[in-house]
Amino acid sequence: MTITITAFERSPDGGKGLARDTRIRWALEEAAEPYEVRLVSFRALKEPAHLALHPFGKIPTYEEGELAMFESGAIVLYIAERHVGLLPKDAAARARAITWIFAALSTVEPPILEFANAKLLEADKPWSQQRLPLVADRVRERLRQLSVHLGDAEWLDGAFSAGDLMMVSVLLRLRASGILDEFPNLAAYVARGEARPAYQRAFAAQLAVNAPR
Ligand code: GTB
Repeated sequence: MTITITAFERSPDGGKGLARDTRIRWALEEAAEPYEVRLVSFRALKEPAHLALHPFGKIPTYEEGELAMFESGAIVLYIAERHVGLLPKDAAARARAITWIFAALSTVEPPILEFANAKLLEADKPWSQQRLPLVADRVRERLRQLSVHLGDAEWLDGAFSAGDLMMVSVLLRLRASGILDEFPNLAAYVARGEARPAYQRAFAAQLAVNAPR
C-alpha cells in the first residue's frame, strides 16, 4: 500500500530539514519504505481537506490505505513497530527505546521550542532581552542532563533506535544557536545521526523541495 506523508510546500527554514516531515522521512528511509509526499501550502493546512487529516492544521500527516495519522511521534513509533532496525526485539530494551521517543518529545523538545519561539516571535517585545537568557538556560539544563546520560556512548541505549532518531531530530533545531556545541558529546551524537545514510537521503529529499531558488 502506498504511504503518503505531507510536508510544507515551502519550508520557512529554506531546506535545513527542521520541519517535522524530516523525521518521518528519516524513519521511512531507515525502514527502506518507499513513500510519496503531498506538499501543502500554509493556507491549505487550515482548509477542510487537510483538517480532516490533521485537526490542528499542521504537517506532517501519514496515510497508508485506510489509515490516516498525525503527530510525528505517533507516526515514527508506528513505522518503528512495523520494521526491523528501529526498535530492539528484547521487550525491556524496546520499552526503553520507546521511552526515549517520549523523552525527546515531552521533556527535551518543549524548552527548545520555547527558546525558538522566544527568539523568533518575541524578539520585538520590550521584555525579550530579559527573558531570552532564562529560556536559554532551561535548554542548557536539559542538555546538561542528557549529556550526562549519554556520556561517551554512541547512542542513548545500546544500538541506534527510533529513540535516537527522535532525539537527534529534536536537538538539530538548536544547532544555529550555538548551544548544542556547548555539549561536545551531544554535538557529536547529532553528527552521528546526520551521518546515517537514511538521514542523508531524508535530508536530500526535503532539500530538493525547499532549497532557495
Ligand atoms: N506535535 C506535532 C508533531 O510532532 O507532529 C507538531 C506539528 C507541527 O508543529 N507542525 C508544524 C506546522 O505544520 C511544522 S514543524 N506548522 C504550521 C502551522 O501551524 O500552521 C515546526 C517547524 C516549522 C518550521 C521550522 N523552521 O522553518 O525552522 C521548524 C519547525
